Amino acid sequence: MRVILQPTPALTWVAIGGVLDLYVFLGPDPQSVIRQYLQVIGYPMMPPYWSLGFHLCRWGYTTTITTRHVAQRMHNAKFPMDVQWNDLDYADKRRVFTFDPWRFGDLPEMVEEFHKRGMKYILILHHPPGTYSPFDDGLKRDVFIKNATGRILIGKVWPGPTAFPDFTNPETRCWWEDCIRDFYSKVPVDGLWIDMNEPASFVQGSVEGCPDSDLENPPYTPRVVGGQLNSGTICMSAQQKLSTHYNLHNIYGLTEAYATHSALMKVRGKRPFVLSRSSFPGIGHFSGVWTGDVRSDWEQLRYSIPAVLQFSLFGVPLVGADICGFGGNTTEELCVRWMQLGAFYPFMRNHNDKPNAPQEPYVFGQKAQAAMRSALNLRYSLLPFLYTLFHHAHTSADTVARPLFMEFPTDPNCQTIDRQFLWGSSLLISPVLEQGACSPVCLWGLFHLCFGQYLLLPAPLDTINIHVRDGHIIPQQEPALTTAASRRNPFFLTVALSEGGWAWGDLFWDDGDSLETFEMRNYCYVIFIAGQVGKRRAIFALELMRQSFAFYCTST
Ligand code: MIG
Repeated sequence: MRVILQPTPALTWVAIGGVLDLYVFLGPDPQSVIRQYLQVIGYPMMPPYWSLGFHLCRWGYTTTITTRHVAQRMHNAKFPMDVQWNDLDYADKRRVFTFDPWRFGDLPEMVEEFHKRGMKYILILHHPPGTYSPFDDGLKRDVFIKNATGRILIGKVWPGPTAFPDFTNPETRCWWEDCIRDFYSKVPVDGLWIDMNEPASFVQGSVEGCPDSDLENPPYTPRVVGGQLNSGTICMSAQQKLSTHYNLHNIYGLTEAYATHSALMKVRGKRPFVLSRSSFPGIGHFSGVWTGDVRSDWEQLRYSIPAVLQFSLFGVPLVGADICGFGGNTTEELCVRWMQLGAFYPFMRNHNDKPNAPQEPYVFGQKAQAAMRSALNLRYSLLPFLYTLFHHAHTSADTVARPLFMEFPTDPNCQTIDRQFLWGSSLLISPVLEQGACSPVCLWGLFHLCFGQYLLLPAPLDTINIHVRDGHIIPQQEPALTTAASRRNPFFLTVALSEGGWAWGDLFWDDGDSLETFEMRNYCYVIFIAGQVGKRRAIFALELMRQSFAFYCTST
């Protein structure tokens, strides 16, 4: 569709046709609009605790030796990191659910080694090509999208000629689950990354083109890449179980995320982690999303903030951009600033395209490394707080990364701020988004704080400015090199008293990985209150656990 902004002010929506469901959410405030919206599309899933740690990926870790080496160098340089990833390098002839016998022959052993060290492992899935067992099985079970004449539609993706699973067909979801179960029995992955699921194809429509019909060329087509609805994807007249692809195109990624989430849940029996490129309202119930192939430049660093905040509003709190940029070579300064901002993306992954200069934290100079390490340690120390925010997103449709206008809807100064954002209602993040903001001649970064107040604060290369809102308590934990280790470290609280001398905060805590801990009451919820009692300053902790509660009081 095309959306036109008019000066009146008014919006004009022009759609190609198809299925339209219109809802109007009355709010009245932004937070209520989001709550009402998520009541329709579904609340976000609760992510596993480890998935809030640091993820490292690139296209071009071409062997298990390289992949192991990357994780080892991160460890040696003492960078906190939870998850090592592989892009399509691992697959045999780029075929999904296989691994290359030469370059990745000992992939199962590598994953076991990561697990022994408290780390996790994720790899990418694309679409299956012809003649190998997942395809042949899929053929028998009739799981692929057909063209207008009822034959299997063949497009072109990484392995060459490729078929597209029709995830609107229940049998396809069973087949997908079987493929995942079988692969998992060899390679015990902790999560799955689903890509090219717009669905993307390198040929227009199919290898045989598309029939000439109204579905391919409706009376109105908005300005789309390639000029036609079927450019870079499959034919609109293609047939899926539920309807024509014309009606289902925009939810392809959503249906794949749902199938992948359910399969992981059944196969692993733990909280699923899925990361999807394509998205649609409701996907946050099943999956996280990354913002696609961003370039390594300052403009894309800056625009990643509104991108992340938008997904918060769409009910996808687990979101982030490729840190240090995916396309093109990064620079040291850009990468440091991006790691600092990325430490406050709800989903934190550094990911790089194949031809580019490396951008793992350990490739940079000592000063840059120190800055990245401290950003990572800061994030890891804040994970109990971040996790608690995800709990509120999961149970009350709150936002995690939050635009200022949501927290202060009546402050006109906040309405346009998209260079800063909040975590929940109490942590303000003010990253440096411009080159040179830390050069020796100019030691000042530019920030504006809300409430009409503007301040200049120093932001040398090792600094990202974070403010705790008064009246709030942030639960933290000593950082470590993995969340498996940091979860065993002591907790501490950062308390910012209000003018009246009070503060409050909370903590949601469970084993971090089991299904439905909230729903089954397998968790602990603590409320902290700090204040003046008589002449004493004290912090109270009220713990609610399995329907009972305990009460603690500590003098400060
Ligand atoms: O055509 O799997 O956005 O993150 O590294 C590129 C290779 C296919 C696109 C994804 C990117 C990924 C890449 N994929």
